[in-house]
Amino acid sequence: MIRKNALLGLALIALCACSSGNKKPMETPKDLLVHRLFSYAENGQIAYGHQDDLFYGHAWKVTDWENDPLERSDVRAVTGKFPAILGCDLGGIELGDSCNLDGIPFGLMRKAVLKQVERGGMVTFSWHPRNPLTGGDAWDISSDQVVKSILPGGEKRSEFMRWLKRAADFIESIGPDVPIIFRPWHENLGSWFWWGGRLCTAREYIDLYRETWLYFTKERGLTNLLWCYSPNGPIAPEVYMSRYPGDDFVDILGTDIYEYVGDSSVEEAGVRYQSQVKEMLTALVAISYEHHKLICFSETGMEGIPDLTWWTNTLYPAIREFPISYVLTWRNAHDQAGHFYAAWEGFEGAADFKAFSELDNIIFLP
Ligand code: BMA
Repeated sequence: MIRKNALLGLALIALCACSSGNKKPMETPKDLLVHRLFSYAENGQIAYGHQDDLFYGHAWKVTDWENDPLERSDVRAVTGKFPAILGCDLGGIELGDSCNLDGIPFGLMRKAVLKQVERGGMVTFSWHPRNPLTGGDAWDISSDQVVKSILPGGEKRSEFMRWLKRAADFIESIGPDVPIIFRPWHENLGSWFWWGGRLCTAREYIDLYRETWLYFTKERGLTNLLWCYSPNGPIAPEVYMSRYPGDDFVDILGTDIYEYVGDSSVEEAGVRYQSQVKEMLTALVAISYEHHKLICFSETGMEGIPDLTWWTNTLYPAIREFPISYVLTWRNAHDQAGHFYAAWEGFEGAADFKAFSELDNIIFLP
């Protein structure tokens, strides 16, 4: 039932994207990506994505990137297949850094994006920019004036426009034919980033998202971006929508939800996570029906995966009935032994990840 309702809404997206008068217009790279994501949802398939997959993994990283064939991947080492979606983060581009906040050269990022697309895969960009008012990082929440300071009339306005320019320049350098799922200003209903819930008003947040969209789309002509709104979950639907930038500015509705064990047992944490995910995805389906948008599970995972059957017993049962086009798990750090969200070769829970990759409706790259 959930799937059918959502698909009525999604069908409209496909119609909007395909038809204009009697003549069939040329499909843009963005249209093709929308249709691909739509067809996953329609067919009950879910593409799998992994953050930073081609850059490094558990205890390894690409060093000589210009000559590296980019064939290494923790996901591939365990499953034999690359993830369908490569997640990358732009944090650092705003100041013109040569590497992002996790030490990835932007040259490597561009090369990996092109390689991923050449292999038939998809790409998503998040962005953890520094704090433009304090000079701190994305997590610097010492001031609630930051968003205000970069909107028109604010003291950091021109500097922020330079930041947007640098990010747009990088995206432009990848090329107009590469569609990218872009999800700036994510997890905006928690208060851990300077654009978070208690750090700006709803009006300021919406203006920030729209200004970013307007600059990239109208001023820079970056029409290859598919815009994702991805608040942290679980949250009530009305809270989710309280900072929604608007249908004209968003193509895909996402949410970021992680499983935390904390003081509970792994079993209790799994049950809690499943109910949170189901509740949030149920809300997203209802919203997508009303707003005719695709939906995705933009970030998830369980740090260090202490639940050895997490993929098939916890994640999959939580998502399988929902028409999400993709699910992305976070990065496998090369320099922090316990900071990983996908299995790696030698990890004791690897067999379960392989079993997940072999499920009929979970999409990896062949
Ligand atoms: C966080 C952690 C950090 C990382 C950041 C941006 O969730 O993984 O170590 O710097 O994402 O990738």
